[in-house]
Amino acid sequence: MNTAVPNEIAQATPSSAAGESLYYEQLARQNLAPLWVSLSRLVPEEPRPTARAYAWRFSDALPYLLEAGERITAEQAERRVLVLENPALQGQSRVTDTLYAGLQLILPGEVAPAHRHTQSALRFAMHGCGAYTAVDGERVSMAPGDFIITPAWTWHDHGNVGDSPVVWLDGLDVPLVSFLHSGFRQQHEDAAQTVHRAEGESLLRYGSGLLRPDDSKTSSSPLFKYSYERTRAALHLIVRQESIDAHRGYEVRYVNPTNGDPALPTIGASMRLLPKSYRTRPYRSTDGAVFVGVEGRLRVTVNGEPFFLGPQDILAVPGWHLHQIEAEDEAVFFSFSDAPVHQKLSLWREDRQ
Ligand code: GTQ
Repeated sequence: MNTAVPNEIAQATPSSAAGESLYYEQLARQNLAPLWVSLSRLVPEEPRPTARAYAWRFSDALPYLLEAGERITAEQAERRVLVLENPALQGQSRVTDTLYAGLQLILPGEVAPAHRHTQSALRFAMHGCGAYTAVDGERVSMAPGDFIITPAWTWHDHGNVGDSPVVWLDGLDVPLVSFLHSGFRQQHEDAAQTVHRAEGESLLRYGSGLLRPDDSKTSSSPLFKYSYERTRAALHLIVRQESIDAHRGYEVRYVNPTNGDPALPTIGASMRLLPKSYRTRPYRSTDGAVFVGVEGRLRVTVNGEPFFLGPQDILAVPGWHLHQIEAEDEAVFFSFSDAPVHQKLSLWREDRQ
């Protein structure tokens, strides 16, 4: 057997510094890369999200949003939104590594034209009354604290039939869909889709614990509005009757009534309550989350960094960041995350300390 080392490999062995750099240059020209340089980054010992914990105060963002209302119409913009960009991911329209969030403004008389896309969206109503979102021919009104979904590929338009500005938070799986290059979008031929269901039909049909024998399970919830009034009442009932989860507080999850899964297949959402002065135990999970203050004030410590969250304030909590939540007064907060994706792929882990 001939054991002689071929000339070109002999030249590129690590024993020769010049040969080594030549070797790496040649590799790059061949579109080859040495795994030993990147292995620990590619296959880390534990998750290292790029996003960092960051909070936006609603009162700081609102004036800029209202100024956008003077600069551009909802129709011109299609969606008049200020995107919440994680400071570690500037220019990428990401609030966490995998999720998008933005504050959307709609002024009295305006319509954000109907379209549909394969990205799933949620709306969390923040400020003002008189706006609606239409999904599948039904318009639902939006009041602060309401949770509304627009499942993938459903036509949706928004409008404001009231007399004051309305703001809500959009949460979408845009970065996930971008990563998979699976995004499609279509513009509706009309600015507003035809309404062919009365408001409340989807609640009556799917929110009463009743299904037809042949109703199929759907990947997104056919119930697309979960009012704060009902959510709050359910949460308070649980507070009176159940014990608290020391790591997460009292929690209700927005689920799809056809199968008990999260309302959207890619985004999980909850409303949580902490009693006055309650402090959760340190917790982390692989999903990256966004918290939104609803009632009371919270102090959230994320990897040792303190954040204060009042009503309507928004906090990005990247995955695997150890956090503790403390309520100054009794506090209610909304949160959404990419947990359903982790769970479906058997990648989800949590650490309860
Ligand atoms: O309301 O349909 O913030 O399509 C980003 C993309 C909102 C929406 C956003 C969208 C929408």
